[in-house]
Amino acid sequence: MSAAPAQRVRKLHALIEQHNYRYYVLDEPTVSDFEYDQLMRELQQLEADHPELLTADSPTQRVGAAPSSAFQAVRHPAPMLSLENAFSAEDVEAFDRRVRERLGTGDDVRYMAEPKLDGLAVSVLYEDGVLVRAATRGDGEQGEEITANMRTLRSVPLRLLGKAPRVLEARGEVYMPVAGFARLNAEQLARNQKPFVNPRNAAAGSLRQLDSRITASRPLEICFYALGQLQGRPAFTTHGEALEALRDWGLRTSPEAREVVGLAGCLAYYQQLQARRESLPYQIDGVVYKVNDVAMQELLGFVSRAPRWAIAHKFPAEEATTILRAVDFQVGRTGALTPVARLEPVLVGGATVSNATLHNMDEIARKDVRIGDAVVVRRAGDVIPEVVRPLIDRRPADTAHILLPTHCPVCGSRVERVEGQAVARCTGALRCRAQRQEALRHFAARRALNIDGLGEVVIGQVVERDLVQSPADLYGLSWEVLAELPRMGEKSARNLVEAIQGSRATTLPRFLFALGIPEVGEATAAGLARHFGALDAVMDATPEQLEQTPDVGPVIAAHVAEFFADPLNRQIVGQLRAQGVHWTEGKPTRRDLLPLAGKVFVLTGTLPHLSREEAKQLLEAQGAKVSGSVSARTHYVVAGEEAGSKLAKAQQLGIAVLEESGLRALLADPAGFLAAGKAH
Ligand code: I6G
Repeated sequence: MSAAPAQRVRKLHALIEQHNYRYYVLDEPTVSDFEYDQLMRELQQLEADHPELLTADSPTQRVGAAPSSAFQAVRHPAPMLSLENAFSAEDVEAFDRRVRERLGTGDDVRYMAEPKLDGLAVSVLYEDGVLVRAATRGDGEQGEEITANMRTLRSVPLRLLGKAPRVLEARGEVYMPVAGFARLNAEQLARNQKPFVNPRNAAAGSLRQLDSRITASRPLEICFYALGQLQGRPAFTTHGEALEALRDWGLRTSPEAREVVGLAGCLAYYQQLQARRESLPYQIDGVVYKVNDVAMQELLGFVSRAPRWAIAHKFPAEEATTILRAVDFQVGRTGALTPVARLEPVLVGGATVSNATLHNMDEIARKDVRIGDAVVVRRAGDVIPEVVRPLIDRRPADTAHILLPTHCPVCGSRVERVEGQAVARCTGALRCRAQRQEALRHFAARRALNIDGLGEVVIGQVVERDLVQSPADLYGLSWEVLAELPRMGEKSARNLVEAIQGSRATTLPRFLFALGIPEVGEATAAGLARHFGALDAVMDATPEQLEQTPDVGPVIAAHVAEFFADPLNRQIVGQLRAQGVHWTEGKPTRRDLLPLAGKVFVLTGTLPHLSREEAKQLLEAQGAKVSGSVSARTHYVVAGEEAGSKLAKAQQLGIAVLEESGLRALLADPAGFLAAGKAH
């Protein structure tokens, strides 16, 4: 082959990506659509004539690939955090005050302000400038691999421009512009398909397609707003600089991002953007403020899973009026019956709403809502829409009162309303299919027994076929039975059985949480496990004894006692044990007597065999505190691969650094380890 076609192909790659950049990132196209199409066609022809010149980073390869069978799970090297929300100027004022207090300054802080796009957070990884992986945020620790789909977005460069760092992980929001959403929905209707509720759902649905050709046909865009990993170049000193660099590498950032000074600057920016909200070509649900100076960000650190140096200032909820046609009752995991309003469909803040929650019977009585009323419906961001109030002066003569059913609409068991509690519950427990389904979902969830591959769809199928009556039955499922389910091949069925069997080794807090006792979240489950040390002790405790657990009051104590008083629940626990579900039990312990009490650890980077959550749980089980940021109060930093600034800071402060092997040695014999003063 002569050099000319190869040269021309390279030239066309560069030209087309340059035009993509000018069009999608800079919004300054320099060629017409016709000229662009000509270049694309020429490249396609050359690739057809010389297949050896077709490479994965060719702009022609954005069209999408044939369906894949499932999304792979991806662990984020550094967690994708969430943001704290502010709902008023007072909340922002309090945030700014906390920032200044922690920084010890009375001066105005400089913030970067950006719109908060209503889309889906994703992470895109470039190595030596080439796009190698893209993933959804998922739960922040683990997402789904969506590389093939993300490659179809023209605003995602397949290769970075200019001098790319060794590793760059950029984080941003994928969204569907309002005009594209309207077009897509018109097409959906023309094809007799269900329209999407709002641009956010449309974006999510488009990105989670197993067939990336469908994604390619959807008008998706991206706006990057943060760096994840960065290797091979010095860290940035301000967030603004990082945004500029992203843009120079060809990654689209918000043209609305501005540096603002102090609280007044934040609030002025918010008001200006709110005034323009309806005329923006995309939906936003608020504004994000970030302390611009990276050194200050590091000083501020994190609380739980959110940075202390950033906040999302949400726009107020939007409201509309419509007619309440009927009320159905939905049964949740704990049997709670939630009244759901069936509404005349209405547009609220850009989304069509036809269902809204009425919360519970007390709320219905307090608001005096009746079937047939004209009602005000409110929708705020991702929150489920709610019925705010009826318009009494428009009340027709023939409205009907909303009555709590006496029997569960799903299983027919008696519905019970405990005196003094707003919630009414179906008494069917796991005999009720709705509760069973939700209980299984909860049991298999990542933070419970973490059964990979056992999602909503499969659970729905096994419950519908009566293959599973309780979580214990999961352990008796064979791959042959699972392989009979729709869209489940032998390989997936075998993997699922392996995941189910693998989930048998767990911890007592996870197991207690997985049981789905009403009002018992992760923290309460951990508290009960710590206080009682063994499952039998929790199961046999009286409400008074349960109340001795820190942070457990009479309501939770009553729920726990009632849960274990039900013979069916005790039977399920017995069956789970018989199926080999196990954990280590300990003596009830005072936390301050645990070997690592008072010791502060920071985890950074990826450990070879332990997830960050597992390492955290193991350390906390020995009494340690696991913090999100390194400070003079940190005793140990546990560093895995690709540890970044936290490791550097630990070294700077002379803090002991452990690798996974060191962590294991410490966990095996904490007292001995500490006495020997071991590190490295
Ligand atoms: O969810 C988000 C939207 C926008 C963000 C965010 C953002 O910046 C403009 N920034 C951070 C740091 C996080 N979430 C965690």
